[in-house]
Amino acid sequence: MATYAVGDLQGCLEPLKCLLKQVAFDPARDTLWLVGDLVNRGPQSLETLRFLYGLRDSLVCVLGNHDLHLLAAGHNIERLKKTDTLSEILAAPDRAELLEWVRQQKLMHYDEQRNIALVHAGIPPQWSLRKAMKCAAEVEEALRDDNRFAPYLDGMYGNAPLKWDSDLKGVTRLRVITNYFTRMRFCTREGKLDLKGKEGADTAPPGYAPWFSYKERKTKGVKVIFGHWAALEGQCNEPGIFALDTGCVWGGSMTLMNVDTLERLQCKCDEHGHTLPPVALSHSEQTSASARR
Ligand SMILES: [Mn+2]
Repeated sequence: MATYAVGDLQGCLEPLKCLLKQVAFDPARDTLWLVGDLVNRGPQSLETLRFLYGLRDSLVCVLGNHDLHLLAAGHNIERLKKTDTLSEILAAPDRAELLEWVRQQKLMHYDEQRNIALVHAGIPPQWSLRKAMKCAAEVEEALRDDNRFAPYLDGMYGNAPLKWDSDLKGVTRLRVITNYFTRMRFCTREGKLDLKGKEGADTAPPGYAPWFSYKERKTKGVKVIFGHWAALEGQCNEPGIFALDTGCVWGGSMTLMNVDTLERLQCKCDEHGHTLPPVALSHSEQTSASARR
């Protein structure tokens, strides 16, 4: 009856299988939480999606920017970019079933018993838990609504407006919500986004900081598991905030964390794309790694 969370997969299926094998993951008993960015950039997007679809009754999944991009490309709303590795999904005979499953996933999951939220990028500092859940639900409803689905995907691209305002309406409103949950790294105390910076936590432009670092953050008492930010290397130095993207697709590792014991395991690919034996991170290694940052 264990619950695990895993960082961004981005089509890296072998390291995921390696981690699940290491913890003897049993879909009949155990649950796997996914921080999103299931596909794209990596070598096996289609196989990864099929594997997850097979496990779907044992998963809790939130959507990342790459997953939303897949939905937009799959519905001919956005063209694939040169660096995208999604065409095998779009050409697959089971694409409709797979895309429909992706479409049903959430932007935010909140486990009340554990008081843990699961999101792809983060929760902006000015939002309470209640506000964040309400905003996530607005996008989730649009995604599931046959009439609003395409206009939402068409309107979700873009950086503006950079800051939430409760008077925002329509797809503009949904775009800001989507950018917070799936693209945010740095923002101001008031939640104005910087959507350019991708490097480490100490590289914020003046006036900006990592979303999780603000003392006044309104979800301070809630634990948050997130991905999206490979440059953090799985460390964020903030109690109760768990960064799980360790950049597997960029030559780093994939990280799996037991949600209750907080123990972490990492699996890495060698230069031939073969998985190397998994490594357990002790608490002291995690502490020293965070102290170095
Ligand atoms: Mn991402």
